[in-house]
Amino acid sequence: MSVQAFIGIGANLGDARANVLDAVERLRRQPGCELQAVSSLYRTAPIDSSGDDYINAVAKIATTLDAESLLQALHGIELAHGRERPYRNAPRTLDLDLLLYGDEQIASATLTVPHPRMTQRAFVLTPLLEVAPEIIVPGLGPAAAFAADVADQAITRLA
Ligand code: A4P
Ligand code: MG
Repeated sequence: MSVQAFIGIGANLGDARANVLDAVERLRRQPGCELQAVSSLYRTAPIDSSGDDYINAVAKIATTLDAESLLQALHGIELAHGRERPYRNAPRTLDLDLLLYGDEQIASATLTVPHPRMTQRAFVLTPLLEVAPEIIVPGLGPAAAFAADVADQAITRLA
């Protein structure tokens, strides 16, 4: 039995575009995951963060991994990119967030799903709606209902 999950991808250090594209390739090769769709890449202004603009995207996968194992796999991909965590929301070579895991709501010491800030951020919501316009956020309802709330956040779809 596989579960549909959505991964938020972000980078704003080094060659951010290359880092995001490489993360997609690593997700494609990840055992236990089948990459089903990838959004366009978006250039986005930093929110609650510093440094250069980010490159963001969202991937849709089907996975046989449980949510914790999937998070570990995402951390493995971040580490392969030399991700360091000097402080919260520091600029990063690569950030992979588990946005949605099926219709589950998870609140453990290591994992909060749906990702708590996902509906407040255009850099998540816009690429998510591109690959899954009808998606429901468990506990909150249709993701599309939040689009108007983030309309003032700077985001540009890259060709
Ligand atoms: N964790 C808990 N739930 C999750 C989840 N659903 N997915 C834990 C991933 N991780 C989750 O994350 C810290 C810890 O959160 C992890 O060890 C994991 O156990 P982190 O990736 O080390 O730290 P972070 O990324 O600084 O924190 P967080 O909470 O992911 O930050 P946000 O809220 O995602 O913000 N602006 C633009 N334009 N684009 C961006 O991509 N990203 C951020 C990060 C801020 N501003 C941005 C962007
Ligand atoms: Mg993160």
